[in-house]
Amino acid sequence: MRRLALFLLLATLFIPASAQSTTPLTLQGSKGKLKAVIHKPRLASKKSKCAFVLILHGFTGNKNETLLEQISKGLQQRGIGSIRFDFNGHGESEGPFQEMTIENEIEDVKKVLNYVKSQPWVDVKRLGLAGHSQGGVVASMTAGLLGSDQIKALVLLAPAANIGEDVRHGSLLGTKFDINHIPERTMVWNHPVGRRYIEVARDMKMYETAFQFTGPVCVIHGSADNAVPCKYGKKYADGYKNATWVLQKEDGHGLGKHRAQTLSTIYKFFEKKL
Ligand code: FER
Repeated sequence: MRRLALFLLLATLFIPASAQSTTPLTLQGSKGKLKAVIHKPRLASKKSKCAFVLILHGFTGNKNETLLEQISKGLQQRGIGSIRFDFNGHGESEGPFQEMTIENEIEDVKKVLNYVKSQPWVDVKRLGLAGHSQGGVVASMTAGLLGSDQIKALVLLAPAANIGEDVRHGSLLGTKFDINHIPERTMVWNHPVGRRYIEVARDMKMYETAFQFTGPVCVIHGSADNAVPCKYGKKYADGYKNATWVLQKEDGHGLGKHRAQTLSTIYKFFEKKL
């Protein structure tokens, strides 16, 4: 018996831990293939599972932006997995930009989420979403649609809640158009925005959908954000049942000014809530 006990004790000491990894991959999205990078943290054993976060970029953005990479790496060091990916029409993913809408970005997230859930090392009961700007709107609406059974915690970084209002006033980040005669395409930041994008943004029930999510939310916004004034983020924070509002003084849309603090807020939130 003693020998057996000793053997079992030694055996547990030699259970191989599973090393951390950062791996590029291709997934099927709503409009074609999506390019992604998945971050797996070091796990105590081959059978261990970890919390996991989907990280969503903004309008004309991509998965390799410094902020998003930093979030992935910081979470990985803290034992939390993540995936960053290019939305349809963005970065290295397929699909013409002109066909991209907030609706089909939500479909992209659902497809990525299904992939993530199929990974044996991901704890499906501890899934989070983090989105920057338009990615924040997409994250908020996806969390509202899926509910807190499927999404445990949500981080919104400078969420672009002004998109719907801007569009209804015939404006997209400074580009004007006629909302009563929506053009087939409107150039915004040198990108062709399609008619469908504008129709979806005009009609979406953003706050209403978002506020169906009852889990914990952390909203972080810069007070000097020119692309999305911080009052829009505040409105998100005020509308949720369970939100923390973090206003970063003099910070802009990219949240670069107090980056270390912003990152530590995100890590602490997910470590606590996931
Ligand atoms: C707009 C306001 C904000 C808009 C886009 C954004 C396309 C989002 C910016 C971003 O994701 O960084 O009117 O129109």
